[in-house]
Amino acid sequence: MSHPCADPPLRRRGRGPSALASLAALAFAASCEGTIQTHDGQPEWAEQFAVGATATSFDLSLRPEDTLPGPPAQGDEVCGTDQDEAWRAEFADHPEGDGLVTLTLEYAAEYLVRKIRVYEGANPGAVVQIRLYEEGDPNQPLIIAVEDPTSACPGVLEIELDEAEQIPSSRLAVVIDTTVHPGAFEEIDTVTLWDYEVRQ
Ligand SMILES: [Ca+2]
Repeated sequence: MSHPCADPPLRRRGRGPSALASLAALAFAASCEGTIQTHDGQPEWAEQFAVGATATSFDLSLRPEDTLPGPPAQGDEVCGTDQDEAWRAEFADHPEGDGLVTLTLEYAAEYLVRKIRVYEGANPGAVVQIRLYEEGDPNQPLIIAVEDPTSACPGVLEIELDEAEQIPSSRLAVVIDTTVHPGAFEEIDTVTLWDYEVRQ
């Protein structure tokens, strides 16, 4: 009889498409918790794409729920201010709230979030804060201040969380400062969560 943890990988705290599948996944994860897949001694990473998104401001022809979820766009075409793949605010420099705009992204599975990647399109370097929401505590997010040095277009901002910041989450918010590039649109392609892949 094979060991129950020798089967294909299961992401920790993943939610199945049904309540029954979810219960089975949780039971399986509990039985094998902490068995991290490795490759040459290094943990295997899992990157999770968003399944839903909202924003406090957005280009009305480029709605956040259409542009932010899913995998990042590939190639040089994501760099530019006239692309359909990326979010941008309604105004190049948001006239209210000191120019700050908040994007909220939802994910299907709860990860112990170890890294966050913000894929930035045109005019990168505008991320100033991440708010990470823990399941069952929607009103008191973990707030992470960000200094965004991204300058390449397109660019990727990778935020590695300290161990104390690594909380189980399936929802986060990204605060964008639209005044970083006066007169130009700061664009975000997508935001992804990273955890270690866990073998069941
Ligand atoms: Ca701007």
